[in-house]
Amino acid sequence: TMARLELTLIVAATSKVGIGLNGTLPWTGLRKEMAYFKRVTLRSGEGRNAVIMGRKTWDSISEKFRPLGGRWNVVVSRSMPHSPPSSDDGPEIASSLDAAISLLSSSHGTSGKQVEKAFIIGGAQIYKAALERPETKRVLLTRILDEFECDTFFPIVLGESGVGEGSAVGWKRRPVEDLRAWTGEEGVGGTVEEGGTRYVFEMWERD
Ligand code: FOL
Repeated sequence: TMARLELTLIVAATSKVGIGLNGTLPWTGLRKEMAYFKRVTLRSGEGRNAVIMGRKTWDSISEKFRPLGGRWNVVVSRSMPHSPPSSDDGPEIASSLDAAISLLSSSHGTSGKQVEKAFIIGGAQIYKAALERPETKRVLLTRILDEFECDTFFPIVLGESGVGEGSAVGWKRRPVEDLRAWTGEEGVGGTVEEGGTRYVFEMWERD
């Protein structure tokens, strides 16, 4: 039987689940945090990882960094022009999250493109749609311990208690050893401080 494609959300959020402001990240200069995002989404074995994002998130990424290198970039947009099938750079465009997942699923398992891990990298609309899908098993949350002004929010609250409540019921924070094993990040654990901002890397899962 063929393995089903699993989806992992990766997000950095404040304790009030803020993730964005004015079309960009609420903070600047969390370089080690961004380096973690890059390493984790890049790290793979045989295959190549995929990053799925909404059109606004695509727009928010600096032109010099997009498409994100070494990863299969899939942008969900109803209006972006599709790149010609022959072109190697530029993202793949899917008209819905459903279509994006179908695209990846058809290249998962034994066939062609060998997608290894699939990451949903935002923003709020795409996270919300992804959380409603059974394929979404895991959230890699960077819990930002300081407050920033935000106008965009993660759709569920994964709180300090480690157990999801309300719309987050069924989600549980996993021990840091599980985070290390899944991401390959040997060094993670505890609070990181960067330029006066503190944060913690967490992994949440549901069955
Ligand atoms: N998850 C986490 N943990 N932190 C984030 O900042 C984050 N950001 C997004 C989604 N999930 C996240 C969406 N926003 C880049 C920029 C914005 C962005 C995601 C990625 C970006 O340019 N990444 C480059 C590295 C850039 C650099 O070195 O400064 C990359 O190659 O991944």
